[in-house]
Amino acid sequence: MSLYWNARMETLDREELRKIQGERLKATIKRVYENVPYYAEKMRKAGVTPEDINSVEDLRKLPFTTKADLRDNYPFGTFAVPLNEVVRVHASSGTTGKPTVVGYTKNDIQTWAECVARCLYCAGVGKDDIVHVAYGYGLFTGGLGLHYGAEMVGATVIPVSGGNTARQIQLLKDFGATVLCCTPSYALYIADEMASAGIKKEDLELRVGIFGAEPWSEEMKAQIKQRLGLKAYDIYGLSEILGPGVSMNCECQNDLHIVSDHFIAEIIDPETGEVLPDGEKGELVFTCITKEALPLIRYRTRDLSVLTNEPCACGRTGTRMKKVTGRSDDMIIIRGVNVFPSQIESVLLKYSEVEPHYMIYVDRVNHLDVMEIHIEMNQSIFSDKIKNIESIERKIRHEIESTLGISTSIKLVEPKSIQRSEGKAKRVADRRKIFNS
Ligand code: DLL
Repeated sequence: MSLYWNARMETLDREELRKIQGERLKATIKRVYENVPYYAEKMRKAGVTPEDINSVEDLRKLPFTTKADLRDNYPFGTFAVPLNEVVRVHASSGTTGKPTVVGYTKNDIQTWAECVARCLYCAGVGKDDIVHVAYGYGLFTGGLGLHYGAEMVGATVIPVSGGNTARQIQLLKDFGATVLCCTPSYALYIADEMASAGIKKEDLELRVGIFGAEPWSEEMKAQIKQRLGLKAYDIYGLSEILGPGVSMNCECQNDLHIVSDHFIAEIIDPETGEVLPDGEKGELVFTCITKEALPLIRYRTRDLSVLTNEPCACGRTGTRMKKVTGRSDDMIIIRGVNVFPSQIESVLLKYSEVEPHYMIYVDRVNHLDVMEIHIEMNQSIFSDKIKNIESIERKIRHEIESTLGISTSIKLVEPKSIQRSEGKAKRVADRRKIFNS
């Protein structure tokens, strides 16, 4: 098996890569200007025309795109092709009730599969492998994203999706999967369940793990490796740009290789928007230069990372990014699901019995994320019977669970018991301690 899925594009000479990026960028800008009224308007306001964009250096002239822009154009307003050319739609959580909707043409699905195929080759996964995909299938991009890439490299794909851990373990064992794809926290949960069922890592054939969709530390990587007997790789991506497959660890485990002939990465200061040089930590910004349905320009990911263009021993020449260690907004990722406190708040505002003062506690218990939300009740129900209070807790829990798609527990607390803040309200206490620092 070759080291690279697409040797030419993955090992392009730096100058040639930049030239290709420039050409693709120019063509993309022309296309969005002509086909997406939202972008045309935004560029007009910024005083830029497609003629001003001729190379990667010109990228800075263009305005940023944010999640709010996607929300304002919900659901399909940022698409650059008519809907009858879109063959697939996925979605991820938005900051309020509405999800962020993304679309793909037939070519985009091919591009996506190729990006994931390159990532799998980075981990040495090919046609002899049996790939167990335990990322969720559905609107989330994880399941189908890994699925198409694994099929492209010719592997045998087991599309299990998430949940039912006992069955997952049974299938891992019976089908002899060599590759496990899921969130890193779920990998550890699988290891726990294996231990309680008396199944040893030697009973499985796993040799590689493709883990992502949430932040995880090097310590966690070492632990997964030790407990499941596999080599763990970090895969990164986000629905707005592609889904999984934007960047990936290689054999050298030296940061993550960005698929640079498809996406141009920048790092900015999240406060000022100023572009930062290689080596400085800031917010990742991506521009899609080959996508047809949703070629986002300078999309602010809110993910914090560092870029480097130093060569890697594996020979891939694209830009690399450091493991994502946090975000510049208040999004939290719980069991792979993106959660914004504002989504919870919009549910609470519907209930007259509670105040919009709340605190979200996130813990990791036996490698599973658990969330408990404390909400202040108002004076009117404070002296009510426990039974009435419990009934409101239940109603709120149901509504939050159906909004977020994950389980939670709700506790109504005394009026004025949640600490008020003079500045930015602190709504989340994330006690998972994923990173030591
Ligand atoms: O999580 C896509 C994905 C699926 C990536 C499977 C990897 C594996 P979204 O649901 O749109 O897409 O969430 C994207 O998740 O902005 C990051 O904050 C976080 N994230 C994704 N991968 C990583 C990673 C998918 N490897 C958001 N490390 C992103 C840290 C990650 N955070």
